[in-house]
Amino acid sequence: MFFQKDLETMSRQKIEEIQLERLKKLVDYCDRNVPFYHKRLEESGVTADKIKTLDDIKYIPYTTKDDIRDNYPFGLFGQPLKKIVRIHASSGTTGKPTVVGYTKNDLENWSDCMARICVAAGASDEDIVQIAFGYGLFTGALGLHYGLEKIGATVVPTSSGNTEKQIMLMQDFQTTALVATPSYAQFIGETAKEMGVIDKLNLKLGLFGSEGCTTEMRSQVEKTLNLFATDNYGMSELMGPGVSGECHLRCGLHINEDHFIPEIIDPKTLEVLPRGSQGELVITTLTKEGIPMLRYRTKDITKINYEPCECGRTFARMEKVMGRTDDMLKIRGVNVFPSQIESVLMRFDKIAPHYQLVITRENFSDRLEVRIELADESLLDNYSGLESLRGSIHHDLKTVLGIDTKVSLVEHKSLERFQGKAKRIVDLRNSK
Ligand code: DLL
Repeated sequence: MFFQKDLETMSRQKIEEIQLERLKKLVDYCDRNVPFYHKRLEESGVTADKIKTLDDIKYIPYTTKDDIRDNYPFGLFGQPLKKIVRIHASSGTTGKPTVVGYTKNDLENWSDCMARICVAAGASDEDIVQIAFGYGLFTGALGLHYGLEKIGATVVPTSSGNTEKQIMLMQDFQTTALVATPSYAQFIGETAKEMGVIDKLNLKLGLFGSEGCTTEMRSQVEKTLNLFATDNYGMSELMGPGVSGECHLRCGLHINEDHFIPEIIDPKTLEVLPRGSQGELVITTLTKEGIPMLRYRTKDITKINYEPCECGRTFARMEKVMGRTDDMLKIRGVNVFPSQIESVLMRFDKIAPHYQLVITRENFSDRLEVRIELADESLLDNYSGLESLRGSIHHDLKTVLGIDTKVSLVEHKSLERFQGKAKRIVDLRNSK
């Protein structure tokens, strides 16, 4: 088993000692190896010697995605390409991708981090694991792949797509664990039902991640596929998956704190917030050589709990990400997170776990339309039933969001399905 007990159950004092020692080394490393950081650190007067306590991290300037983009493709690398053995990239919606590089040590640490998280979730060398994340520049598939091989699981690298074949193999191999985005897992489940083979699958564990998914939505996916699923968080700039993940108790995602220092900041004032506050997650990578990150602003909103977990692990736990600062919708001046809408929708059992949020502007006013799929066709002939369902959803959304929405119930299977990260927001406000 890959439970690194000595490390994963260290006292907080010990964790912080390791972090401080590594932080000093990191500042020195960045100063010497990355001209961009050398300049930034010089301008802010920070040197490794000046870092006396973990609190002193606050003197280091933040790093953002724009900094990586401005230094495209390899400008922030801490090692020459001769030492870089792997490159990944995340495709943004616009412009050039964000490129990241790994040394041999980085790949070793990445596999360790992933292995720990997979074991914490309940995976073992008994598992046959199908990886249905897309293989390629995306970090998800290869990240999980190496971590799962490390713990001795039997890895089946099916990649995403080709869903019917995916299900055939799942049935023939009696696959026990599925790695996928929750939305693709849901699609796989629906397809297996349509193929009439859902009862022939042997799935027990879902290692999900890479996109937001409320606990309510996850329950739906678990029900469809008849498995138990955990959430995994990460991003290419920080490593990929492996930054944090849920243990089998699912009360927060354990952050691999010997490799990462998390902070929570106010995204507007950029001030560090007191422990326990909700805000934007900022991460400093402590061991990465390929592309080290000093105080990277993730734009993901969460909060951190430093209490030890009942599973015995002492690494701090972050709450499930509630959204990204740039995914927050401002509707007639009111802030709305898509996850708030998802939580409301999933309470209704006559609708399928597929929805789309369409935002338009009419007469200088924003309008949010929530399109939701019906669970089956039977309701279509029952006009009053439909109206009452629509009314209840509209009422609950208004109570939670504080704004009026247009609720549209659409036919089963009429909304798009996704094989990677779901795209549920269609913002048409600036499209004219
Ligand atoms: O999605 C890395 C990853 C792969 C994580 C597989 C977990 C599993 P990127 O493509 O760079 O990397 O996207 C990073 O995805 O800033 C979040 O907004 C979002 N994200 C990732 N994991 C979660 C999660 C990978 N568990 C961006 N919950 C991040 C919510 C997530 N959002």
